[in-house]
Amino acid sequence: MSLVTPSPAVAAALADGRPVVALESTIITHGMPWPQNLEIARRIEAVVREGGAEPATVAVLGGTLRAGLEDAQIEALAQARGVAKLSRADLAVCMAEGGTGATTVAATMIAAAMAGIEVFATGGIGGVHRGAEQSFDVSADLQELSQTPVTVVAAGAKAILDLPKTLEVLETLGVPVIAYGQDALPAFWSRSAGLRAPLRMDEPGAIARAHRMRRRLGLPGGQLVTNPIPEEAEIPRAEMTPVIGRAMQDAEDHGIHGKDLTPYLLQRIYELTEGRSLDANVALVLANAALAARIAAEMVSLPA
Ligand code: PSU
Ligand code: MN
Repeated sequence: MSLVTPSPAVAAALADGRPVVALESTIITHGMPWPQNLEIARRIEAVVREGGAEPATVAVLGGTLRAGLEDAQIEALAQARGVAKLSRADLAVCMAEGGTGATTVAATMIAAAMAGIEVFATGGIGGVHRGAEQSFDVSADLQELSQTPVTVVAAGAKAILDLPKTLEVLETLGVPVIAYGQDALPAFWSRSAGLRAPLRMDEPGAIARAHRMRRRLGLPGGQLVTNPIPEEAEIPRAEMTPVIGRAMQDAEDHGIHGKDLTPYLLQRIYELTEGRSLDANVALVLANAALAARIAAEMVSLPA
């Protein structure tokens, strides 16, 4: 028996060969504040449905790894405090203990691949943190992209990370980093990181074909598709730079590190921008959900 339990709607979509888009839950529990997180989680699902795909939000609830949550389950997660943040390292322990936890990009990819879901939308992925040469803080998301066959649509990596180092590690790991519709690597709140993306693709169908070609070649791992934030929602890089600097200093002063660091920085940046960072985050994640639905639709129209 499969260890990932699809919701009835997700199971039906998979059985019919209809498009499905996986969604993570750490963005709900650790990435955005209550009560906006609940409203946004619902809007992301709605955008996936409008794109003709079935949303499959992934989480561990009472020891069961689920792909596709009922609205009440999403609401409970969004309100809960102290929910575990599960990456590859934590998933089995949480399930074996009958625990509840939100899945990061890495853990969501694992669940998606097990369920037969090839496309996943999120906001930003984890990466190489600034100062990683001292702290060794490199997100497990990068390694996961190199071994689990899921195409992840994100708005790039946040400028809280070291973007050049993140690109270097992805290259070493053999992960295709594709900018959608432009040459520059997007940088989450901003459309450009000031770096050229290694690859550029302009058509969802081409992205789907590349995903399947990788599989046919017997190469493990997925693809990272970086989708620039919609222009009207962009926060210029120059505006974010001092905010990020301040948030990172605060993290250091408070001795925040390890898996607590990313959630801390997101919350601090939200406070320092008086909510503007969240508005941008919402706009980009909805755009990513829409693009992922298009890629998923192309994927299911390809020969198996
Ligand atoms: N980046 C964001 N928002 C998020 C995250 C990253 O812009 O919510 C979450 C994702 O779940 C990602 C995780 O997988 O943080 C990475 O955490 P870490 O850096 O501890 O690997
Ligand atoms: Mn980390």
